[in-house]
Amino acid sequence: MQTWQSHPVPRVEGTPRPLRLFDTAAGEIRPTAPGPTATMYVCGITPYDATHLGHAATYLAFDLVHRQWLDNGHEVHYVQNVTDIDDPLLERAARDRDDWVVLGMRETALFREDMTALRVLPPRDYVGAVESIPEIVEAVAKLLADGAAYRVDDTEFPDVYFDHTATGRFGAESNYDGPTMNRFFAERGGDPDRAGKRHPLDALLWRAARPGEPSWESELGPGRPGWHIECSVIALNRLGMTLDVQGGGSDLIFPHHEFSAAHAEALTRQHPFARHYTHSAMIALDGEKMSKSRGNLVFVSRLRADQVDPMAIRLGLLSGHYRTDRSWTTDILRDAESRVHRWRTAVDASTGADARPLVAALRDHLADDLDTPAALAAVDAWAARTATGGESDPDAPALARAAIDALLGVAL
Ligand code: 5CA
Ligand code: ZN
Repeated sequence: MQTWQSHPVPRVEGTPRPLRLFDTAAGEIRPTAPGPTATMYVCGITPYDATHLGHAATYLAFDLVHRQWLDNGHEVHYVQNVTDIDDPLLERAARDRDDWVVLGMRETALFREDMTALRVLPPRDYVGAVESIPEIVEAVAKLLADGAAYRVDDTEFPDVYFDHTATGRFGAESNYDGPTMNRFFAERGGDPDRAGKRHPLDALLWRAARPGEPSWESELGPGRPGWHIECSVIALNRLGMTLDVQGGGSDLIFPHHEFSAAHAEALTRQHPFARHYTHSAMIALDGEKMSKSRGNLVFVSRLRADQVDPMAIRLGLLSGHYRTDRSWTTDILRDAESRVHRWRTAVDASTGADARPLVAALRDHLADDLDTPAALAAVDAWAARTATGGESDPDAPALARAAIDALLGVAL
């Protein structure tokens, strides 16, 4: 698939700091230690609706990971998928009498525009599930041949499932206990009651064709891919074992990332799939979880249509820590707009307060598990000193502007 437009990232003088990030599997903050090329896979959208602020917050968090690695001199190979075939897309298209392919294309195009406006650096590979079907079929066939997958005993719909005990490591990513796994599996797209499964927790790999549903011919018979195998295969075939970071929202900790890791580990007989499993927290609106059923979604594209400065949206979302569940409010947006204004005034000044300590503080805070509240406070303090007019460093505004751009992704 076509990715979105990139932009140059300024190099910033001084000494970068290696990035430390929270890892869900280890349950603690650990250093990332990429080689010359850092690898990251972040779970992309299911394009049946526009990008809301929750999605945006997730991609902004991983954009900061990308930027800290660039600052440390790494190349970054970033891969993201688009779940362009799945039940929610078909259900929405049916409800709206829309063509599911066109719906997916439309929402993906809008997502690219939103990401470009928010200055999220694009993935090198932006890959759809549909275009990956031949790769997925090959992987499912291998899992079947290896005994890690099986067909349910159903001649009409011979679906293929993954035996979740295949690697002996199931649970290593989420660390959830059995009841928690059962609950999230049922709530988040799993099918514990499907007849013929060996175990309620086994996950779908290949769904045999149903009347009226799109399907693809394959050596597995006509059908379409399950969800978790999509991400395993897209990541593995582009990045190989072992990813530096596997990312997404905290709603993906289980079952999605547990299974994408298990599939990849069963396919390669190596582990772990990722050195860090990193999850961003959920964004709510005025204290209520943003959800379609409550109708309280705030779309990035709606705010853009209302002429809201994308840099204010970006700063508003970064004003909370990425691992803290938090609400979006009009106050957050108003504060972010005023912050953009103060920062812009400071970097437009002819002289300012020495920006080298600010650059060091930004690097320290961001390297510390992306501590954006502290990073933003450091820029606030620098801007306030500069605003007094009593500071005389002629190089400071340009250095601050470059650091805010490169490290926080905010163009002033
Ligand atoms: N296509 C799958 C991943 S393979 C999917 O979850 N799509 S999604 O459109 O539902 O979500 C896209 C990304 O946004 C995922 O990483 C998800 O974890 C994240 N996300 C969804 N809702 C929120 C929210 N309210 N706050 C923060 N992140 C969210
Ligand atoms: Zn995914």
